[in-house]
Amino acid sequence: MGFEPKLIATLQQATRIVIVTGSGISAESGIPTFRGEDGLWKKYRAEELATPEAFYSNPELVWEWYDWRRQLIGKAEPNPGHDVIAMMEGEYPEFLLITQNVDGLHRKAGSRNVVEIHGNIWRARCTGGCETSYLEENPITQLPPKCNCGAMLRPDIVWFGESLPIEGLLRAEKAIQECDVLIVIGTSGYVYPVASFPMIAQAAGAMVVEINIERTPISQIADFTLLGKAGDVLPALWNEVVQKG
Ligand code: BV8
Repeated sequence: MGFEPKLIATLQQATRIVIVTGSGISAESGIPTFRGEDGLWKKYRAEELATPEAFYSNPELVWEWYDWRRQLIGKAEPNPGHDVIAMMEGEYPEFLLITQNVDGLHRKAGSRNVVEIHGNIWRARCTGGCETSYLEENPITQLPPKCNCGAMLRPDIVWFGESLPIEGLLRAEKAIQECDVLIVIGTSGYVYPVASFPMIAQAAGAMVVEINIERTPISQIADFTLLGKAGDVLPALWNEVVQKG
């Protein structure tokens, strides 16, 4: 799999890298994507479940869906795509990974400079305002789970219509304004504001590289769109960057 010399040279000379991932990076770990063939949303529509309204009108159903995903994710391991991203982190003076995924697989693969911009499925938030904590129990015995204060717990995840965590958003926006290269991997470019990150980076002067099994709206503006599975493309790309380095 040969890559454009300009792409390789830029990745070798860059000092500031931002990577944005979506559910496609976890597909080869056996976790269904949201809008693909076996998409998570196929069985459940996003509007039915990933919204505060859905949660407060039917917490059991929403928690059943998250519990089902937690059980699936609990059996999943990082794949070579996650592994290469974790390796890249140590090779650049400035590196930030922004993930829309809530599965925690990037951290499991060793990534540390990570913004989980849509939250984390292993954390739960008390609806009564107590401290957010990890809810390790898998599967969850009592749905919906309760806080020690007696109030219902909710997944510590950003639902549609909810604001993204401001600290993570500010960290992400600063990095995308300053980076040399933004690599966007495994996202359909459908959900905002993350879908706008490649455009913002490019307007600020970065090279935008997309890795996906199919073209997306991001392909319109990407400098390079590498078609293929992340678990195949990332190792091949990184191999070439390091070899010629
Ligand atoms: C907000 C958490 C401010 C739940 C998720 C109209 C226009 C623009 C914006 C809006 C609008 N109307 C409403 C909005 C805002 C809304 C939005 O974007 N709506 C969409 C539907 C248009 N956004 C919000 O509400 C956000 N908040 O804007 O705050 C605000 C505040 C108050 C009031 C108003 C505004 C919050 C968005 C976060 C929602 N939460 N998830 C959960 O995970 O359970 S979104 C959900 O989608 C996941 O987080 C997921 O990560 C995200 C994006 O999906 P993808 O990751 O891209 O997954 P998808 O299946 O779509 O694509 C997978 C891709 O991988 C495909 O391209 C496929 O080809 C590729 N692939 C597959 N296999 C592989 C692969 N690639 C490589 N290798 C492979 N092997």
